Amino acid sequence: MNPANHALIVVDVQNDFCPGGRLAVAGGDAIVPGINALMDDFATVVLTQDWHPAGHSSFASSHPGAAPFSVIDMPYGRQTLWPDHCVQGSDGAAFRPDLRTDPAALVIRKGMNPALDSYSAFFENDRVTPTGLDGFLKSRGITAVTLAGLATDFCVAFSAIDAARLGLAVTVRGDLSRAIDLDGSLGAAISHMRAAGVSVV
Ligand code: VGL
Ligand code: ZN
Repeated sequence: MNPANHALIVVDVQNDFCPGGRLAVAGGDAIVPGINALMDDFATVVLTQDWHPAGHSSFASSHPGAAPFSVIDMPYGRQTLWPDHCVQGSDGAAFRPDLRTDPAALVIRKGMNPALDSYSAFFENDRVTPTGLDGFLKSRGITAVTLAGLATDFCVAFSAIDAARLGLAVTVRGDLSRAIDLDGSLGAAISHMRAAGVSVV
């Protein structure tokens, strides 16, 4: 059991990020048993859920002529365009049915602003609009977090780097995360995480 000031954040273990889903991450389903077991080691477990309105601005389908996985400039910076995924209330947005959800004290939903994507569990992609997770953790005296889930190179990495920036001690369980790996994005994400002081194990 980890000390009470150390929380587990399980990132986006949802149907659309697993094989058969609309933005499937290879092996995304294989990490579920390990994450379920890991929950028993933490007094505080937080789940995140990518939760987009239909027609979200991060969907390629919202930009005529744009291909999925292309990159465009948005007012808040560069944005990769994705296949439609994790639409609020859809089966794809649901947690994997085998993921344990009972131990979770909090479910953070993100990416709800139609005009703004949100990879991180802490801030939307403008890097300043908070989700409230920082306040939740700090008000409970949490000073360390372990992250696992999907995808290593997007939502897990952005969450880990923000957590480090907010002064938390951060560990990423690479063995319990899986990557999209677009054009070397996994290697870049691991370098960025390590440079931010995140322990990637
Ligand atoms: C994610 C792309 C788009 C993720 C979410 O969970 O890593 N990636 N939305
Ligand atoms: Zn998304």
